[in-house]
Amino acid sequence: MADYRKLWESLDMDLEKHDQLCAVLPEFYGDIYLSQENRPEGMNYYNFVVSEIHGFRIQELAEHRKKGGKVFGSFCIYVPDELIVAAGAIGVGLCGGSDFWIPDGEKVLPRNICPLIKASVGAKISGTCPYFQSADILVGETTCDGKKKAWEILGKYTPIHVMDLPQMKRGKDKIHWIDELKIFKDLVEKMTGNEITEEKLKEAVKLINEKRRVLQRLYNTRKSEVLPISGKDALLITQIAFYDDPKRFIEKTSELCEELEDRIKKGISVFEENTPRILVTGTPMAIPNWKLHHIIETSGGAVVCEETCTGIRYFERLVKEAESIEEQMEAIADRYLSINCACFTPNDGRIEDIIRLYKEYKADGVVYYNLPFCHTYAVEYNKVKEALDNEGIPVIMIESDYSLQDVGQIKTRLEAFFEMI
Ligand code: BJ8
Repeated sequence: MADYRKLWESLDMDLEKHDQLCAVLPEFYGDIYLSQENRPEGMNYYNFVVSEIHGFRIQELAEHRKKGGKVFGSFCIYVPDELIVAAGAIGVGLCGGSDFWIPDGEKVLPRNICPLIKASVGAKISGTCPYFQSADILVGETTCDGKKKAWEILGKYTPIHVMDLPQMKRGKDKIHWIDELKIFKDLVEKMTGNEITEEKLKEAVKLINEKRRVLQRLYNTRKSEVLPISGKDALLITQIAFYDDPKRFIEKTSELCEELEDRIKKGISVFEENTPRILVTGTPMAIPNWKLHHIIETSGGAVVCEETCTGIRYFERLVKEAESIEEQMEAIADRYLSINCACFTPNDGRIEDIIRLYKEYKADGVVYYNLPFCHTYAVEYNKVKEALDNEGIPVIMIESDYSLQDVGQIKTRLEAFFEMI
């Protein structure tokens, strides 16, 4: 990796602590990713992105900011990328997926709170994540209680705007959400000094839809009996989609899709025949949280789809392209409100999605992944399980944080589950 110390210094990072973080990632990535056999050639791009995770893209963000551009950091897939892109700004997803940041998070948050929140806050206050340091403003949302209150703490360290996301999907909630989108649009325009015109918004909608389409194309290859890519690799690609340059990401992922489609034609699979196909559903897996996929795929299973925010929920539905700004804003509101997050009540759409995806991806079983202390997803398990039982779909709940202490125990449970299905 090139020498980025000057760049990191300019971002006011804790370099000593950051060195400790950088020291563990290559081996961790090597063990989980590079050890896989028969990986598609196209994965080299994503290997490069990971090897440069705190370098190349950060440099791009710095150059953008040097020219007066702004960077918006977000934590939820309800924050509309279209408005950020239409104003010539860059959006980056910031959720923390590493254990490394938990102790710093626990300095200001209770211990019994979701690890995603602790890691995200810890990443900021420890000054060890250059993405946080590159963001001109963070955009939070009122989803779960933990996140909602964590913004007040993060606000002590950095500017933050909070979007008031409704928790129901009635007509009046949509009106409220459109209003929130307008407030956000005004903020983005004010911060960037760029007006979001009809034309710019249309272009942004097209671009983000194109990014969604390429991810859909990638996931479509996982519906095949011949699995041309591991679940772990697919997860990594989705995680990278949150912060890579959208145009480059589309180009590189399209190239990969061609290779994968060709593999399917030639019958090249990365798994042995009859490997149990698993649909993962539940809480998001922020980079570098690869734990569950790694355990599944080294315990005799193959992950074929993720009904999560680092999976299908991020890209399954497109924004309808519309004419006027008003119509376009409404279409954006509709698309985002169609995401089925457990923070909403009722949330029956998610159950329908899980059953539909189970069939579409020809899955043999469902692994319900829950980060500890995520109450909305944990409570929703009851209804999901009931619906899956009625359909005769096998499901197992795995609750786990980022630490590696419970790996053996999870492995044993999953092996037994795969035997059974
Ligand atoms: S749309 S899932 S990204 S809120 S932080 S809710 S895991 S206790 S992230 Fe989310 Fe948006 Fe919904 Fe998706 Fe639970 Fe943790 Fe809260 Fe979490």
